[in-house]
Amino acid sequence: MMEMTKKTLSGLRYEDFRSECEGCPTGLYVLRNESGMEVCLTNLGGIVLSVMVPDRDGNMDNVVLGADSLEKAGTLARDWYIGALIGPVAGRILDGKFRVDGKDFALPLNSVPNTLHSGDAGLHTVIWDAEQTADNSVCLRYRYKDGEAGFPGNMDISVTFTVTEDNALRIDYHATTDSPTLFCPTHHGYFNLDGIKKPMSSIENHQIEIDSDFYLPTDINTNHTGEILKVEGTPFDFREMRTIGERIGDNHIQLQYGKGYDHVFVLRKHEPKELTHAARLRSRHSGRVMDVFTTEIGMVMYTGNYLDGVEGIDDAVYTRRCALCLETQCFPDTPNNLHFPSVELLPGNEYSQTCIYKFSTEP
Ligand code: G6D
Repeated sequence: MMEMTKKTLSGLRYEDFRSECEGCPTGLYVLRNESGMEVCLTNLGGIVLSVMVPDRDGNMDNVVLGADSLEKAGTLARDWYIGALIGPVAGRILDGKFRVDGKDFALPLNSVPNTLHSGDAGLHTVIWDAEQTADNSVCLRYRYKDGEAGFPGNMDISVTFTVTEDNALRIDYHATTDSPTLFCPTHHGYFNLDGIKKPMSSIENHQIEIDSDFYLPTDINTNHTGEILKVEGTPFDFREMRTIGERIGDNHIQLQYGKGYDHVFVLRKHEPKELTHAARLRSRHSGRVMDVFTTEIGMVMYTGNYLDGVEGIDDAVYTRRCALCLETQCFPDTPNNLHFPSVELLPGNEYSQTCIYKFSTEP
């Protein structure tokens, strides 16, 4: 069958992603392993469009909010960061201002009074050079020119997506710079282990365990206060498996500020950059389980509190809390919280992060 009309397991068509933006070609990249897991992504924004994994009965469903055309993928990434790579700096930067190497910078405020996810020229909007190196792996590369997104330094960035034989989506980030800058990327996938279909189930029925004893509270603008608080005795205590909806409506100021969970959890590490288990998410309905591992110190759990019924794929409508993000990253807004681990990237150093989303099932 000609590639033009061939569809992926998730129902996507190559021609719906083949285009050219500002002289840069775009396309659809399909990663598979021997047991049938399939991940589709486009080099626009590094957007993951679908992740097909089995439920307890072997039924394959897509478990991430995605898009079935380049235009829709771009719109959903611009408005909701759905499936996209985020950077150079994930999260909010207070007033968009930061200092690096003794110089002051001010980014456009795309989420007043802050800059969110590096603003409108962030990694979620760029066309990456893509090289599919194997049936199960693609490497995306991008060179940020000095000042292109308001950050200093010519940054060479690579992100490799790999589908492993043990049914995991592995993401490896690397970056270097020719002058001091900031770098703190993440992947902004929205997961629902019951599948993306009409009608969407709520992730409030999912259960999660997070390997964290502390979280980072915010103010009313979801700016970080700089505090590092214990989860013990709060609705943020997921040291044991808990249902997400059990306490999401509690009268807790942080849940009010975030309109649900939209917070960074501090992950347990014996040493920096140690690859450790961060969370286990599961649906008792589908029997799907997703374990998250990362070398990073932080993980945002965002329960899709702002989704407002945007049209998705397969007739699904992306409503509030129909999916959740588990964004592994550095601490946010570190230039304005100097006691947080720095996200400065200096010439001669290399940033690296490994993040693994491993899928399995249980009876
Ligand atoms: C909200 O605060 C959240 C962010 O964490 C999220 O990335 C965005 O919605 C989509 O601004």
